Amino acid sequence: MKRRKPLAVITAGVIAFGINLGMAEADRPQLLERTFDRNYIVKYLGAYNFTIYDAIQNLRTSTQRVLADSDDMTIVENYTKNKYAEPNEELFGIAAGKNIIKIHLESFQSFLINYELDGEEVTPFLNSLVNENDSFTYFENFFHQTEQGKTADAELILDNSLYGLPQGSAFVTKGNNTYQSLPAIIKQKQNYTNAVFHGDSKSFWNRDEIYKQFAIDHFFDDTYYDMSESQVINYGLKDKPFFKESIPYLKSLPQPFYAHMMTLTHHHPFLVDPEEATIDQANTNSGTVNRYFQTARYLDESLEQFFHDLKLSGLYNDSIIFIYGDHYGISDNHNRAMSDIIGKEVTPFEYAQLQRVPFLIRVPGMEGKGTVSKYSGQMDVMPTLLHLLGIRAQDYILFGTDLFSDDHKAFVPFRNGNYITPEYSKIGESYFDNQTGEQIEETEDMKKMTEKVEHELQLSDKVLYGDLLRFYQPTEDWKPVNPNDYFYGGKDKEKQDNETEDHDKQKEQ
Ligand code: GP9
Ligand code: MN
Repeated sequence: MKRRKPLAVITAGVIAFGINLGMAEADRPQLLERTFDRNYIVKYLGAYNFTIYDAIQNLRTSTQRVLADSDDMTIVENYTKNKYAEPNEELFGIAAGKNIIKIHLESFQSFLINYELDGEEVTPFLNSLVNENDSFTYFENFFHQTEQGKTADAELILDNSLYGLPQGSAFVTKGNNTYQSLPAIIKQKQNYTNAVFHGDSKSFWNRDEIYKQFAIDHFFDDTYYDMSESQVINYGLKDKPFFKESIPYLKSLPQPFYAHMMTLTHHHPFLVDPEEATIDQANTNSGTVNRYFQTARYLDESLEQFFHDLKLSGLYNDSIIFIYGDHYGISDNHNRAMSDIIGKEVTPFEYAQLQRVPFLIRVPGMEGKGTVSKYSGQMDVMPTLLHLLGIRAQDYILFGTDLFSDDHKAFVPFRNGNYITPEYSKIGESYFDNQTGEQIEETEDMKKMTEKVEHELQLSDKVLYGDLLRFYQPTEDWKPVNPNDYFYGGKDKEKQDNETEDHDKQKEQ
């Protein structure tokens, strides 16, 4: 009896689990195979079973690197080469060897552009770049594609045209992988110097490790800035002093440079000193949403000041300048408040539409195209830049396509398997017409597109889990990045090194 009872309980448990899993699989096929569907796994199987599933997955992914070989790489290579979009001939190489200034707008969503809060523009400067400027091109249907890695995912995507991981942050867990990043390529091909500017401690998101794999030459972290109390809020340095103090460092870089300016003030919980707030808060039931407008205004002002200083420094005219939003700032916990802001209910469909972030680019020698409606995402930035510099993107393993190409692929996968095309959005198991927001029936073409999106996500995961780029030689002259060539010792270390160098020179003399 004693032995039979537990056996019966276990058997009943296994049967119940099997039935549950069978029903879940019927409702959502390949539930367990689609590793990016975490929310659904928890929903159907419960948190406890998810934990077990997750442990097994972790084990599987850590063995993937050991088991991976160059055949896996070939499958990925065939896919990305096939997806490739030929460049627009007129623009190919138009900005070769120009400085690149990349401006990261923290937590900035596109609904802010041209939005008026109580009749007042929130971001007048950015609006002026979008509306009146004849040198910028603005992509109004551009989406972030990040997941839990947030800023780090955006950085990974923009510089590698790979997806972040379904869980956690590749910056942290795949910090020792081999990469063939945009900075590494342009350094080898066109002798760029790569730098990141960010008023936070260098180890956040494991940046001081993974940047070595990306061939970042200089990392201007918080030690390079005046971090006294009045200059700091929330996560780190305020954006205005950040941009101000960055100018001399920017000017000191050997040219051409690729400079990544990472703002920080417009970050949850969106804090600004009262005397620096130049617009009222919104008036919804969410403090987060209300404050969001004040930090957005602060960021906008800091940007205006930076543009002014860039022009004074002489760097403005001859540089590619691009501006992007990294990810949402307002999560779906605030849907009710956001309904007041956008004037309609934030359904799952509307929430997906809110994942637009701005992408603006100014290319010396190229007329701005005004507002462009192409559907696109962060994945597309790297191939676009490569082509502007005259480097063939097809040689590399990139999941995005050139934004200026006539052949640009206009579907935007999100990390959770949802995606948006110019006509419809797939959210969860449902499809919605973009025009009407109404749910629509799945067609054969939609089904194919869903499979394609899932395949693409899985291939990108293969690259990261299998560390597959170690098997890939993009061009004959490509030299794998050696992380030991890079070191970020902070300002004090740099000062010491310079002093020792001076001392050595004096001794020699
Ligand atoms: C931290 C900053 C914020 O350095 O980049 O990261 P996030 O929380 O947005 O991922
Ligand atoms: Mn961020």
